[in-house]
Amino acid sequence: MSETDFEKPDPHDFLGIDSLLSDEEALLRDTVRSYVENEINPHVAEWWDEGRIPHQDLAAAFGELGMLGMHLEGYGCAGTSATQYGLACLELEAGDSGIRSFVSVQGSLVMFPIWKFGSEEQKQSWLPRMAKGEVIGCFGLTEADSGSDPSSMRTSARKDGADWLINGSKMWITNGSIADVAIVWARTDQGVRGFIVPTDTPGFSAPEIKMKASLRASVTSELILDDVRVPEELVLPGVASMRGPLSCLNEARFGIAFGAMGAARSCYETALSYSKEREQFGTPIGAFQLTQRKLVEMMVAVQRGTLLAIHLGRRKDEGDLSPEQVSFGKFDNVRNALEVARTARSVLGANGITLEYPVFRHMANLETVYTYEGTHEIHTLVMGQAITGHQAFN
Ligand code: TGC
Ligand code: FAD
Repeated sequence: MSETDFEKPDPHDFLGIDSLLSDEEALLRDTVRSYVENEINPHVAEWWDEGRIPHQDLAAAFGELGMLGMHLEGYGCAGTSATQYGLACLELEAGDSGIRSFVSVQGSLVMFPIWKFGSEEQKQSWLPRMAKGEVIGCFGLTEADSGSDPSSMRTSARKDGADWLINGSKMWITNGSIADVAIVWARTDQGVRGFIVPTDTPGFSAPEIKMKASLRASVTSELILDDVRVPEELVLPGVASMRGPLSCLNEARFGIAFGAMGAARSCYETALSYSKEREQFGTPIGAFQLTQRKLVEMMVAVQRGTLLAIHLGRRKDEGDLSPEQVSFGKFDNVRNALEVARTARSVLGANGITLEYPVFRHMANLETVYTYEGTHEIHTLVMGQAITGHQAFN
């Protein structure tokens, strides 16, 4: 084959990454992509502007599509591969990080701990309804004074007869005010335990956090637990240490490594299309060398990050993905996505600061993604410890 026989690379898939996906993976990716294009993209800027999401409609639709707890086996869950779950996160986050959050909290942070650490009765009782979107969950780990260091949590639970009494508060909890059930992590005399707390339990309240400038198409709340009484049947029996909540984070961080590349892809594609139409000095801005450099940097970052995510997906599917490798994915893909979003914003000039285009919304959202699920600095230190053997958190 001579050089002239090669086809020109596709600007939307420069390295031909699609060829790495099986037919099944591509089909799932296409299904989620078309759902996002038809049902999310036309409305999400308005939801973001108004600081709300139609959570019941979304839960039902995602349930129907089999996307809630999709990588879990049994109990009404779809049982897809990890790579398929990641690809779904990527497509959802191409719509909005808040929409990906909605799905990843439900699947990775609420259903996963019940699936992994719950009793058979708990699994039978909660997972099928959560998979259908009939029950929405939230995950309460962070507290006002315990963010990066959740093991310093103050929320506590103590035995009172046959029940447990939980007291304390959680902060920055996605879906808190709209949840039917909260997984609350609390210190006990047996170690850190996970409690399945129905949100209509007396003493439980979840005021919404307002005035957010990021992740606005997502509900974020405080959880207040004032003598909340739960029976022993609602304690997760399978874990009594920080390993419980931290294991859930591995699942959600994995989804973010993919998801961030969805937001980045949306920014790159918006900037590419804009640069072909917008003219200044009588020339499309995409014809200027400085703009081409920006477009190429963005394209390379998106392709590289997508390859990384798929590599992590393959390792996870083989059962060989360590938490430190998940940190690599979250660390590198989120920082690169944020850089892509900022660059795309500059390509759009003044239009880049409006919600008419998705770029500023993604850029603002990615500031949250940089911080939640372990800040960029925490993932730096996780990998730092892995390569030096020295723990540098304190
Ligand atoms: P350490 O003393 O090292 O370990 C305590 C126990 O946990 C185990 N462990 C893990 N297990 C599974 N996966 C991991 N990644 C694990 N890391 C540690 C460890 O083996 C030990 O088990 P055991 O059985 O011996 O007791 O832990 P540490 O308390 O010193 O923590 C280390 C550190 C700083 C890495 C950890 O605290 C951390 O990751 N901090 C960041 C906190 C964070 O990411 N919070 C996220 C909150 S949830 C959220 O943001 C949701 S956003 C949702 C959305 O909208 O998408
Ligand atoms: P801090 O821990 O106070 O960190 C502040 C700064 O100090 C950061 O730059 C951090 O990297 C740095 N820092 C801290 N420790 C070190 C160190 N040892 N070395 C170097 N630098 C350090 N939590 C949940 O439990 N459930 C949820 O559903 C959830 N959803 C969220 C949704 C949103 C929109 C947001 C913004 C947050 C959410 N979180 C949730 C909380 C999130 O996980 C925390 O914000 C995050 O873990 C960081 O904690 P912090 O905000 O208290 O920051």
